[in-house]
Amino acid sequence: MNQIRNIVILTGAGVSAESGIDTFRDGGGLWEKHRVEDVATPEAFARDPELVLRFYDMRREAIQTRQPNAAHHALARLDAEWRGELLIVTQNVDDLHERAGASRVLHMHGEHLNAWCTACDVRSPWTGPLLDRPPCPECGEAALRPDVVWFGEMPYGMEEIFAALRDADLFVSIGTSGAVYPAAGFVRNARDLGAATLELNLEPSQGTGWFDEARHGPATEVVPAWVDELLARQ
Ligand code: BJW
Repeated sequence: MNQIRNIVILTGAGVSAESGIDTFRDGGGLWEKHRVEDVATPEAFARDPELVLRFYDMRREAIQTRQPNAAHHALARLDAEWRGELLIVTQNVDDLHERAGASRVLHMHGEHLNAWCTACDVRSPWTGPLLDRPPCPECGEAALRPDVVWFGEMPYGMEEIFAALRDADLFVSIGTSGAVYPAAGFVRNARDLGAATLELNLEPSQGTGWFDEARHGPATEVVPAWVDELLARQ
């Protein structure tokens, strides 16, 4: 690889798998016999809000009992020690990158620990359930929904992500299947913009052919090894 200064890292569910957080598409990828594509949509929420809220209440409760793993810690160390630009774009709605100590994190699919009021459009920190339709802390309306990005909705931070991709020398994709756009297209965007590209995943992703290099194995092994290598060359 040439001289690397600016790095964009995309993470997905695989980075949190070894912390005990289920991925979406491994081992069937089903929840209550629904495909994620059938549950994580505004239409599903309109059709059966209790089902969707129960799904997110259960996951919001679970993530608060999980701990960051060696991959989150390695990325936090890279964030702290890398002298160039770095952006961790995560598709994950857990807060394990932050709890490991990373600060340059962008949650493009939202965050479990936020609730979004559809009445006043304010997002508030939220750790409890939403099923019982609590009032919005800002306006008092019972109009809170999970602050996550469902299919058909615009992911967060796209301008910032594309600005970082434009400046990137290296794009690294970690623990994501490459099944969901626009994130799955970032590798091609990065290549077109001149960055080197690297995949770190348990197995070849759907987009593995687009990467210059791929290393396959559990995130808790391949990510710390890659971070050590990169920091040693800085
Ligand atoms: C390990 C491991 C270990 C396991 N170590 N690895 C046709 C073509 C192109 C696009 C579309 C299309 N039809 C519709 C679309 C658009 C649609 C889309 O992509 N649909 C696909 C089904 C095709 N996308 C959207 O609607 C998005 N919005 C949008 O496009 O807006 C318009 C727009 C236009 C122009 C520019 C920008 C935007 C919104 C997508 C929202 C996705 N939301 C979800 C739910 C979030 C809330 C929640 O958590 O419930 O996000 S769906 C779900 O999938 C979640 C994830 O973030 C996302 C990606 O999943 P991820 O992380 O890749 O997990 P898995 O399970 O798929 O993979 C895990 C990987 O880890 C596997 O590879 C394992 O091998 C690996 N692994 N253990 C390392 N220990």
